Amino acid sequence: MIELIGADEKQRRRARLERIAGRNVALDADLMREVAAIIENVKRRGDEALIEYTARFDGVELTCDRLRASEDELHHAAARLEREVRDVMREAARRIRAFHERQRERSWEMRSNGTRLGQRVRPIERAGLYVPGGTASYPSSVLMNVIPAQVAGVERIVVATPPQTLAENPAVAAALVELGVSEVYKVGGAQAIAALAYGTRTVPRVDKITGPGNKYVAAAKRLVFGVVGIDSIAGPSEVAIIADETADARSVAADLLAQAEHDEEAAVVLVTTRGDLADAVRREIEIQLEMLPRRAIVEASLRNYGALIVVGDMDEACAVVNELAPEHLEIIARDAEAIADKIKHAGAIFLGAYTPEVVGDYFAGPNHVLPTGGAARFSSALGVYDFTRRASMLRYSREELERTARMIAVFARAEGLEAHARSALIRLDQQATQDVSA
Ligand code: HSO
Ligand code: ZN
Repeated sequence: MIELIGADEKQRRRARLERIAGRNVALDADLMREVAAIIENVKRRGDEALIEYTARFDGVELTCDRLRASEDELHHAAARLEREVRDVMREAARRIRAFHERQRERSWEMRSNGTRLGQRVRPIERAGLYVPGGTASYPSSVLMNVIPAQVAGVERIVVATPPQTLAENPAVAAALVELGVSEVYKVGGAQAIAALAYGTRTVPRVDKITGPGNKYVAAAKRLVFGVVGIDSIAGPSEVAIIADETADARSVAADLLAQAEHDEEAAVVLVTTRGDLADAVRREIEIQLEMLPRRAIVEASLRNYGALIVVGDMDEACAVVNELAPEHLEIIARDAEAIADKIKHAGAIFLGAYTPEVVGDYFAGPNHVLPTGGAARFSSALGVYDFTRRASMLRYSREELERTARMIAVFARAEGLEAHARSALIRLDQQATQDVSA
């Protein structure tokens, strides 16, 4: 049920790659209108609107004083998690934090005769994390969003999630407790994004919103961008695997299935120099598929956006992958590093036979929030740098201003901005001002 495309089937390959690239890009004007109305309503009516939407969309009756989850509620939910899972989560958090510590940026300054120029790095003040409800409510994503914000030094981290999440998903509650995040609001969907962007009596306005969500959440994030910062808009997940004859078909199949399990829209692509490996992977997929609880999702993903692509050589493999700009790339081949050097676009690159993508999903330390849908061409993994800003710092001495004011005035006048010219010149002595303007 997964398409196998031979080395000489260029036409089919093109069609398949275009289909993958084209998924989920359609801008839905009706959805945008619907979401804009929700945002407008929350902006105007605040908590009242949140309570109404939560009753309508989630079937839960809240009151103003119950919009925020109590400490008790959070701890009770968290306590329901098995100790083993909590311990593993703690270890994962430790590794993720260690990796992100390395991303800390330093402020810097350059000095030369009479000038001091620099860049000062400061954390954003308030970050809002959206945690989706339902089956895609992942505690690992809580770690991946909260830890870089904490490392950046964000003072206030607030979470919004549909009202059922904490009760339904103790692991999410435990992740929050583990990280010391205690400000959790029980609102979901577009209304939650609106509340975080504009603030209500109960929910604080934040400076940046991150975290995944369904199409309503994604649309709302697009619409509030500018009022607040947002991370990238996460589309369906994807993996590409480059493999040669050294790869084990069972492992390759397992890695493709892991990604397909996420979502019916997930894309999974093998690019290999070996037709026999592609055949073996296809057989393995059939076998392993039988054991998977999320089989229906996996099958849909493989059918819709799966491909086993045979190519002539590794250069061609790299060209295919660069065109895809996949969220995740595994390279299971001789000299994986040399192949990786030829990859221009990929969100994260997993090298060698023993680095399945799932090590990055949970445990290794790098962030699993990665650019999807070809966005790896222009953006990067979520990181500490997404929770900081850089302010430029400038200081001129009197002498340096005297040396340069005339040049500045020339530039300003070339733009027709006389007041700009005067602002530079007025600090010189009166004589000089008259000379230049004469
Ligand atoms: N592969 C997903 C992340 C994830 N996997 C969370 C399991 N849980 C997108 O990078
Ligand atoms: Zn995953």
